Amino acid sequence: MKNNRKVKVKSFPIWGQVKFKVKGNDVALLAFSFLLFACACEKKPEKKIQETPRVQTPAFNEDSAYSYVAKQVSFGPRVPNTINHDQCGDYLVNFFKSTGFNVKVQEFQSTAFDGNNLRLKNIIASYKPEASYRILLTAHWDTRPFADQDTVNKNKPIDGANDGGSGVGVLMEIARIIQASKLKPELGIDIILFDGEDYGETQDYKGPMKDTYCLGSQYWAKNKGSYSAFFGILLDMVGAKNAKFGKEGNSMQYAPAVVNTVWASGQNLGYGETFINIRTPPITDDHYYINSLARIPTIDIIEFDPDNENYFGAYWHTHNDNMNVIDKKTLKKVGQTLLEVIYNDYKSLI
Ligand code: AHN
Ligand code: ZN
Repeated sequence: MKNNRKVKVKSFPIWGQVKFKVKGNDVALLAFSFLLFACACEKKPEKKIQETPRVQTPAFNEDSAYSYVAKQVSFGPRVPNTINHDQCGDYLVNFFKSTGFNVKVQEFQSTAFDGNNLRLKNIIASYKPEASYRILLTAHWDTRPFADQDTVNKNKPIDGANDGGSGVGVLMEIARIIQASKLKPELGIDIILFDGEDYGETQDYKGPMKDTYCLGSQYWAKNKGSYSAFFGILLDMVGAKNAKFGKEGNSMQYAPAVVNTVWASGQNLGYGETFINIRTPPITDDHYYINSLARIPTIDIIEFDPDNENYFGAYWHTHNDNMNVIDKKTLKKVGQTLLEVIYNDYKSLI
């Protein structure tokens, strides 16, 4: 017992002097087991979630999603500073409250490219607000004040059934399913409906203002506090008949793994003709600001029309963007893919 040592613990007036003996071997063993414990503590949460078995994913109901798109359109164009916009905003807030999500409204004002002062609201609905593993799902709820791509009535607002309405309708249905199904996601989820996305400059604009689209996401990204999420998915024009979604340039630059995972999820569900393996040009949409300002890797699922030189469908920013362009089949493909990512396929991304 040559290596026996006596360790004298500092004496405290109340406890008196405590003496005990520790062998050198014991110290090593103690240190080793502490290290082992520390390592286990550090690694476990990460491994645990990835090793959990696949769970059943609930079915996305396209009839329900379609009715939510129609409901928004029934308010009329949701142009900022109009009564339609106010009323649809209130409806959306109440809808998400009714699903049990925690709802916060971020109100702010922003000057548009045409000098108008816009009263805007980002609507933020959270599932499991206390969870630290979170993802972000977003769309814009405002609609364009003009039909500048049309040949007639260019100064009149559009219905925005697809451009605005479709993404919000899919996210509403996702919230409803999470509440109604007994199958619950592990993740915390934040649904953000951005305002002021589509009040951007027309082609003839010559003024000095930059970044005229996406006013809501720009404001949110600059005022989000300490919020973060593993990744984000933006839905924009996700309801048109025969829509295709390309791997959009900004999404591929900032969040290629998220794009590839979501596209693989869609393709595994049999939607390979919709989620196509083509890299498409970058689009300045809300995800651009979430990536560049908030630094959350975020992708855009946005319709790409290979036959149209302006990237989008022919209805885009025209009066044809009404309920006639909406196809339940497209809503289903996007919604079911999103649910698969939320319930299962997110695991490779966290
Ligand atoms: C621009 O046209 C600059 N960005 C497309 C973003 C958008 C408008 N998405 C829907 N409407
Ligand atoms: Zn638009």
